[in-house]
Amino acid sequence: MSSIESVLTETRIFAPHETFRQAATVSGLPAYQALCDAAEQDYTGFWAQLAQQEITWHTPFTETLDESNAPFFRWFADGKLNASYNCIDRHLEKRANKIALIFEADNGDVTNITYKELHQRVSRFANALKKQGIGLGDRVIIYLPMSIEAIIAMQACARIGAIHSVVFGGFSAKSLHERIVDVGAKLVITADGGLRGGKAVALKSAVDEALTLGGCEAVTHVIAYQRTGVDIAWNPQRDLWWHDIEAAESDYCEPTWVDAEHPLFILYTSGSTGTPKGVQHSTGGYLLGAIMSMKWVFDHKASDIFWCTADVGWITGHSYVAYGPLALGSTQVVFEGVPTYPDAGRFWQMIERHKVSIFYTAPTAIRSLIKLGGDLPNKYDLSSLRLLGTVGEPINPEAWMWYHKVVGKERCPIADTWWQTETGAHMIAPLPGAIDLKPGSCTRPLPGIIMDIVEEDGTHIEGTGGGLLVVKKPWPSMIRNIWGNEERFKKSYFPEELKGLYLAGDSAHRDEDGYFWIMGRIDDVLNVSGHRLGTMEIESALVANPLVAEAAIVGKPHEIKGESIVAYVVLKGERPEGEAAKAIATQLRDWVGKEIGPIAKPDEIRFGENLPKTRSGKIMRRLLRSLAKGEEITSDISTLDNPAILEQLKQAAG
Ligand code: 6R9
Repeated sequence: MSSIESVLTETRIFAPHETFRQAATVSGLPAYQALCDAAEQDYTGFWAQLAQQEITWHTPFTETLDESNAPFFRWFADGKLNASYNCIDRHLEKRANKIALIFEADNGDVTNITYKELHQRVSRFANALKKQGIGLGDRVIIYLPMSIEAIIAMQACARIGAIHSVVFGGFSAKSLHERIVDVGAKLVITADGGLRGGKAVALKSAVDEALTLGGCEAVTHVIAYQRTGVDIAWNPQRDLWWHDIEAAESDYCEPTWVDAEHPLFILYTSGSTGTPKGVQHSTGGYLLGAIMSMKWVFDHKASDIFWCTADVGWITGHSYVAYGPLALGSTQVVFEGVPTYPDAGRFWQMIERHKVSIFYTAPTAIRSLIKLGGDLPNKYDLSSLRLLGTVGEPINPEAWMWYHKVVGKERCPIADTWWQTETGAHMIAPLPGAIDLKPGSCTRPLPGIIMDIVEEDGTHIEGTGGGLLVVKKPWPSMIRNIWGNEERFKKSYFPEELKGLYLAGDSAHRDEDGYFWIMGRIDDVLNVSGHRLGTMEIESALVANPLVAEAAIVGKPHEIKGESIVAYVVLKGERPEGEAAKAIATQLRDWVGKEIGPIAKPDEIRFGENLPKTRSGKIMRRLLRSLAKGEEITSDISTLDNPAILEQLKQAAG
């Protein structure tokens, strides 16, 4: 294949701030290099030592990595541990009264909970689960709003060796049903309802509906946490109130010691085709990934106030809300609401209020907050911040610069973290006290993570050419299987052509300094007059224009060029129409021509008030591609955050 061309050059570079570098756990480039060298010299020894140091084992492991049944790798397999013990119990001796969770509700009410209280509540709930017949290896669906209870439910499952599968509270009864059936759940934990942006969300009724759809006979009980007090239907044979069953239980539950390879959870991720995949994670390796990335990438210290804004329905809310911060004994903020309620200053107000020092969010949130109030952060005291992070999509360099200047006051490093549900933890991200930053690049792989860029046949690409992003060696927090579907696991992530390399599904290139630049999903690559182009760079060129808030690029079949370029654009101001739209479109085409070159000039520009996004904030280019071609959208769009936008964008085609 011809490799994927990189067309946008970013030359700005930001060294770690001196005060940050001096205090960092990994300080200076040589320290990072030394860790990478150690991993290269003795790969399994490197990970074994960290696993011994960072995890409290009930039974130590003797074998680090078992590759005998590749790609079904096993890490620390004869060791025994408990994830909940590692997240809670081990802090009790020294930090029992430290605040574990600062929960801020949608309406601004705050509830704090210490490690000691968390231990008691997790224990009580775990005992209650046991009483309902839940034990080692049973699957439990968690369908809850962001809450202290969501974290308790996950930790309680981990405590007794039950395997949780969290389903995002915004998903429909149909999506929920699909997951209950696939995972073979025995129990569903939900709430009467949730509150987001001042609006009530129904949850229990979606569970009731899902359970009528058939195939859910294994579900014996539904536990409901009372959040809003709305009237709900009640099935006395099946339904239990959380507060009723918790109240009667003892404050202590002995952790169930499980094998390191015991599945900690299954989390569904919707690929672009087919049914959602149940990504199965281990206990030991997963926990190690969460811990090491908290230390290396977030440079986490005991004094930090950590805030990851992701919902526990996503992998980011697993690794950097439910497990990573607790494993380190952190104090973290947990937020029920949305960034735009009561106004677009909510995040900044909460950072001021809780003195957040590490803040981790998504580029899509950043771009929408720029659109809604680019000056709003200046109204708040953000001096507690020392580190910023992003995840989920490539961050366009101009959005990065805004985050850096307006939120981080040019003082806080930005960790642009590339990883996936399947990788369990960060894979490519700066160690912020060691690595100079370049806006738009996730920089370099973590120590012990061996990444490469290859052709479609797995051949390494020399130099700076773009291609497929792959992982060359198994790593502890990697996906273990797609639940119940080994064939699909092998085909999706270890296709034969790649001869044992892990296929991430993204395209990327590496620059002269060894920095990685994600160019987009492989499925979205365009072929324009024989040039293969990723979506990211043209989008970033558009976002660099002062008028533009967000952009998505897709290809549309073209008789001569193969594909033509269609840009969907959201402006910072009103959506333009008629002549105004034409004038701005011409201006933007010329702009891209100048920023990148004539090859990347969009053939068509369509304006919308927003773009179709998944509930986790990713732009769904697949749907835009169908729209651009004038196709009817027949696929399931129930997981879309804003389905109405499709209609507007369809009309934008004119
Ligand atoms: C953690 C998470 C994974 C996909 C991934 C890539 C995109 C995530 C990114 C990024 C560029 C980053 N992605 N982080 N692209 N820069 N920093 O988001 O997991 O929901 O499974 O999505 O998201 O395309 O392959 P998941």
